[in-house]
Amino acid sequence: MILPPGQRLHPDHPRFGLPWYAHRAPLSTPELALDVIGPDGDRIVLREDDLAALPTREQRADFHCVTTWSRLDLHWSGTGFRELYETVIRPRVDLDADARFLHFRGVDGYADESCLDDVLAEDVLLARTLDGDRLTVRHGGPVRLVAPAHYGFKSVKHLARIELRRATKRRLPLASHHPRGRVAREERFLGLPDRLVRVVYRRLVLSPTLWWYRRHERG
Ligand SMILES: Nc1nc2c(c(=O)[nH]1)N[C@H]1C(S)=C(S)[C@@H](COP(=O)(O)O)O[C@H]1N2
Ligand SMILES: [Mo]
Repeated sequence: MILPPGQRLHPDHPRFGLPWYAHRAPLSTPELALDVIGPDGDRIVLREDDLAALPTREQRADFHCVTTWSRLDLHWSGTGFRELYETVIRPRVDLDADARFLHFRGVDGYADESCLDDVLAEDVLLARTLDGDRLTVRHGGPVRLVAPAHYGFKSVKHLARIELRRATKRRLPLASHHPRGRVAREERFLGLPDRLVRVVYRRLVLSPTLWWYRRHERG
C-alpha cells in the first residue's frame, strides 16, 4: 500500500471538515436544489430529476484530507462533473471562456473555489452514493463533489451553489488552504513549508477536529 507524502491510513471514514462547520450541517438530508450562477448573474436551478437524467458513473478512489488522514478505495457513484458542465451548464448558463473559477458552496456555508481545469478532470464526480447507498448528511448528501487528486477540502459536501467567476474571490479562511491542493504535490497550505504543515495538522489539528465532529454527529 502506497500513501501519498505525509498521509496516514485512518481506521474508519470520519465525518470531517473545518471545525466551525461541524454543527452547521443539516440534521437530515435536504432535497437537492443546486443553484448554478454564471459570471453575469445568469442562474439555473438543478434538481433531483435533472441529475437523474444524466448518465451515472461508478468510481473507486482514495480520499486524502489535508490534516493527513486517508481512506483507500472509496466507492462513489454519480454524475461526472465534466459531463454536467458540457451537457447542462455550458448550454444553459451564459458563460464565456474567461469564466475559469468555480466557487462551490454547501448548505452549511462551507465553500471552496477550484479552477476549471481541475474540476474538468476525468475523475471529478458529483457524487450521489457512497459504497452503494445514497449519501446521507454524514458524508455530504444529497450531492457532493469528489475530486480525488486534490485534498478533501476541495470536495464540497451537500452542494447548494456553484458560481462561475472570471476572477478568484478567495478570502480567509479559504485563502489559507492551498488554492489547488493537489495531493501528489503535497500542496497543503499557501506560503508555508508543507512538510512543516503536515506535522502541525497531525499533532495539533487532527484529534480535536475528529472529537468535535463526533460531538456533532450526523446521520
Ligand atoms: N459542506 C462542506 N463540505 C466539506 C467540508 C465541510 O466542512 N463542509 N469539509 C471538507 C473537508 S476539510 C474534508 S476532509 C471532507 C471530509 O469529508 P467527509 O466528512 O465525507 O469525510 O469534506 C470537505 N467538504
Ligand atoms: Mo480535510
